[in-house]
Amino acid sequence: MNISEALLHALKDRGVGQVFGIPGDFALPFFAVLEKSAILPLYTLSHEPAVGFAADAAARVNCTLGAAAVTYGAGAFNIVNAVTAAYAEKCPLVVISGAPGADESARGLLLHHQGKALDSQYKVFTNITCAQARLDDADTAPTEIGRVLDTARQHSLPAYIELPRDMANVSCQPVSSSRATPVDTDALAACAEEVLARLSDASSPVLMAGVELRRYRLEDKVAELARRLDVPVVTSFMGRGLLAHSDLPALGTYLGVAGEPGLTQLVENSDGLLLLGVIPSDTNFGVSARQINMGRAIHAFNRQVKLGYHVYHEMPLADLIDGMLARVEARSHSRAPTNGVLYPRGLTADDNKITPTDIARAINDLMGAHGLMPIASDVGDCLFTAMEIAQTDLIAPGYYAGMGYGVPAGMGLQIATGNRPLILVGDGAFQMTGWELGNCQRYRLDPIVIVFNNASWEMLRVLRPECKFNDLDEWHFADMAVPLGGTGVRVATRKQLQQALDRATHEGGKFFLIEAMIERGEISDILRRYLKGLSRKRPSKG
Ligand code: TPW
Ligand code: MG
Repeated sequence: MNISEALLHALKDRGVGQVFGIPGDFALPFFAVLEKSAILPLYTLSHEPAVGFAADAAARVNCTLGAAAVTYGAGAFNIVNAVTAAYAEKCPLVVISGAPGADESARGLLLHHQGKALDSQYKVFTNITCAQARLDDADTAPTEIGRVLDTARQHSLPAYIELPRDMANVSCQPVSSSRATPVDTDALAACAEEVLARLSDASSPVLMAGVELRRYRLEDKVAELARRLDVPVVTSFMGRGLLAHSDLPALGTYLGVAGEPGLTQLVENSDGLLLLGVIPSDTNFGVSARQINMGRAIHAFNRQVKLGYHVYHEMPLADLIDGMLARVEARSHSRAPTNGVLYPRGLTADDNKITPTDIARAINDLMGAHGLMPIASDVGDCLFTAMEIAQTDLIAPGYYAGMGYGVPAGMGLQIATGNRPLILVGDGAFQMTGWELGNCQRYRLDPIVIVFNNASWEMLRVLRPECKFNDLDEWHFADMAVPLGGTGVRVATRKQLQQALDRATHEGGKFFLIEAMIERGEISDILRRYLKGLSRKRPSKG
């Protein structure tokens, strides 16, 4: 076995189903082994940001590591933004980069793709990943690979592996299987009991589900825990879509001032708020009507459990939940049931212009008739519109909020699961990565893509209505679908929207792009309230 094969087997052992990538000469030896060995399939896209987003999406939907392979310099620096996003949103994306070999580095010539120094790239990735290795020694490579992959999995964070091109075919030992580090059982007992005591002392406990539950595949256990404890469950904004398939779905998503008032009060008035795997970000909490008292909340995140003013360290979420489940019997259900959020349904198919809520309504009707579809959403009003769509699997950059995620993430989702996704994307974001749809034909992907075309960076217009730079030209996105191997329809009325969605569900096999024309200034109510909520907390603009 050579180092490339050892790495690919180690990824596969840890649940990776495919590698996304774009080759380059420093990475060609690795890519050649990847193709020839067929240990994992390779999916190439057009631009490295999309490679990163697709691999990130695959990791999110399969609750495991994602793998992205790039070349040195030009390729690796192109993926930096996607890796940073993955770090922020706790996604264990593994980047494998080619690199110059030892001999050529020593020749003294500047090498193509080199930036400031040969190791500049390694240093950059050190800042945006939790573990790094340069595989320049065949004896240590297997343990280095194991260490890096297992650290990424344990912390649910990205990692970086640099494979010099003269090492890709060097023989080495296989990588050992991952070993779980045991948790301190006394600390776990104390922690689980303290959390349970807090919850039983509270008169209105609430459980908020955050993304780490998905990353560590804990949704079923948490549903069971909530049932036994008889506590209402909501998701964070980032955690939207969690528990969507559970027989105890979340009541809705906490959106502070932008959300359903009953649900907002439930969370903000709780005297026992249990935050499980919730990122404590401004997008999750900056929109609170009143400050959530974190001192009174219980927060399990990043392998720590904070209760008031003390912290249990090295307390993985999975162990905490197992520890709690082992200590609670099912309670008799005494609490009055709380109503969940209702989502708009029943689109009137008339000649009125389309609003974002009409799109949510049309999708709810569609899913009501044909079953839930997973959604990949970009940033922009489309993501706020997704909050009006009945709960279903959702992947979106709700915290890091980088544009361009939706299309490649939807493609990664379909590659990783085989399920046909719905992709929601604004025209601005579509301008960034929409071209990637041209790769659908090769892999027989058939996402339904809805472009919210308001010829505008509309979210920014809400913040700065006076600035003209937010006006975009009206590109004809539907017209580019056929040459890219898909179908495209431009819709301007509610009737046309409904007909196009209906057609899209019946015509599989290639991507179906619906370009929904929306007037400038026509935004969802949730977005309007959300941005107002966020800007109230900011220093006044200059
Ligand atoms: C990679 C900053 C946040 S929202 C936005 C920008 C430019 C406009 C989005 O326009 P779009 O959606 O997609 O047409 P909509 O509904 O607002 O009209 N660069 C990156 N990411 C972000 N978030 C920005 C800039 C931004
Ligand atoms: Mg727009």
